[in-house]
Amino acid sequence: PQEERTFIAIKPDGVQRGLVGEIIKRFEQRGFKLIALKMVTASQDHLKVHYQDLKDKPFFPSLVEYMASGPIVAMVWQGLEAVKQGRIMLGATNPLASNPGTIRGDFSIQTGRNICHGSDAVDSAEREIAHWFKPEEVSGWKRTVDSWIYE
Ligand code: YYY
Ligand code: MG
Repeated sequence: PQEERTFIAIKPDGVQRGLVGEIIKRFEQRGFKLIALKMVTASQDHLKVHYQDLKDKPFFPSLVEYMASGPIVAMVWQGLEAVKQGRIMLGATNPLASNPGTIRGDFSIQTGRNICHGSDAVDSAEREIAHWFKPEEVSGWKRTVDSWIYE
């Protein structure tokens, strides 16, 4: 199948709250393939580039400060429609608008502490992957169960 890659990150609150395994588990169980993963405490400068589209928003300074406040688990997941499906699995930006069964809808309450990030489009996903990972940190490994996930 035509597979996409998406950048998924567990934010500092998700790490602090012990939700790393739970969030990874959901993407693994769905059938997406993990092709990159690292824990990193990002600098404010790095985060300002990551969130460049939001630089004029009133919440931008507090967003950058919160995202730099502790380690993040940064990941790349690959699969069919990985970008769109990743967003569906995360839920809405505001957790109060997120359905139960989504990551934000099950584990968070406020927009400013919504525990996870997911790319919103294929082009932003590629930009974010290149911003967080060196090419050699992304693994093109062959997964033997793929023929049981895709026809
Ligand atoms: O892609 P997503 O994370 O769902 O939302 P964005 O509109 O890209 O905003 C990024 C990030 O900013 C959001 O996850 C929380 C924070 N934020 C906020 O604190 N207050 C808002 N009104 C909107 C977004
Ligand atoms: Mg976004």
